[in-house]
Amino acid sequence: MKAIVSLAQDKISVEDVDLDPPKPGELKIKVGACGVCHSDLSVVNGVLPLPKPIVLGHEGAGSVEEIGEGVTGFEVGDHVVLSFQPACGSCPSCHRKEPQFCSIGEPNGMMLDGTHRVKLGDQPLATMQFLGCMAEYCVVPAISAVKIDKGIPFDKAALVGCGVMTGVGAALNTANVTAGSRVAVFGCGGIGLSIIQGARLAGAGQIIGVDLADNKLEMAKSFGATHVINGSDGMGAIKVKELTGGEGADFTFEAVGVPSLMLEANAAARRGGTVTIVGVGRLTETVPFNALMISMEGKTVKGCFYGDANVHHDMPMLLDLYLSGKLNLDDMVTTTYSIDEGPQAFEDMQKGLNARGVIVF
Ligand code: CXF
Ligand code: ZN
Repeated sequence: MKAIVSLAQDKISVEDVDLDPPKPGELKIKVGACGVCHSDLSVVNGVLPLPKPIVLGHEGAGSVEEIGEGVTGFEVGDHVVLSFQPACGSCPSCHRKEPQFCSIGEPNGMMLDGTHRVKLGDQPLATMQFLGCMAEYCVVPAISAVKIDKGIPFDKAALVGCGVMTGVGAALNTANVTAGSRVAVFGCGGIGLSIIQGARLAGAGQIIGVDLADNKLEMAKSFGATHVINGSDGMGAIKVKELTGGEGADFTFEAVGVPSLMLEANAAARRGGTVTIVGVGRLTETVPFNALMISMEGKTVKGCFYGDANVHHDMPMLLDLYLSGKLNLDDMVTTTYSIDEGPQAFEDMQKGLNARGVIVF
């Protein structure tokens, strides 16, 4: 089968690989669609330190093709979205109702039992986040699969596997955006646009999108931003303050992973406001908060991983919102690609052309 593989640092190629059948507790998935996310690129360029060669892909949806021993609750042909964080249900984090922090396995490129399912010739390949779903088929832990309605097109469903769940979840679960509140979102790519949609769903009164690219700001408006700011002059936070009567926003979000933008998001929040950091920066970078103001301003700075989602509850909920016309996934998919066009999809993402590019099978 074909898979999109990073063989070495900064390399992306389509390879013909072999896939072993599912072991106990696993499912084989016929992938219907897989979104291309900046985190895939972060694996390629080493910002996310995973072993190579590796099959990319962590934002996928597809149908169950084969069921491993001992797996219950699935039938062949079921449609699923893949979660990039398996949750065991019985570790301390799962018991605390924080399945996004489940400790069942380190995402180190191997399956939960420490072995591989994909091979390139004789060489075992790592897979991203226990999935590696940028491939025609993948074998995944059954606990990573979330059953969904068969009426949802795979390219739309796939987005819920990462970007949309992360962004909408950041607004609804992490920040708890309230009705009538003032929201500012720094970075209007796939995650930022999803935060904007989450803020709209929460009934925010003002939603301000900030980005450097005018095409992203146009997208922000179409997904629910009431105001947009081109922040290339470095005045984003100041302009957010102006638009919010001098106070700053009640809720601000950083959706890129850049320390200076995290500080801007902090500066744009009102005293007592909430700053949610969704972007993933580099391990070597730090964010210097002002030691006096952090106390005086009384802001809450929160990190957000996977939209603080309970995927088995939140993903079907988001897809219900899609089916009832309240969550726009159709316009999030701006370009679809065949698997052979996968490397092109990465180039387009780096050029900032898409809300989301999706590989369809
Ligand atoms: C990432 C977070 C780090 C692990 C891979 C997935 N989130 C979104 O892309
Ligand atoms: Zn992602």
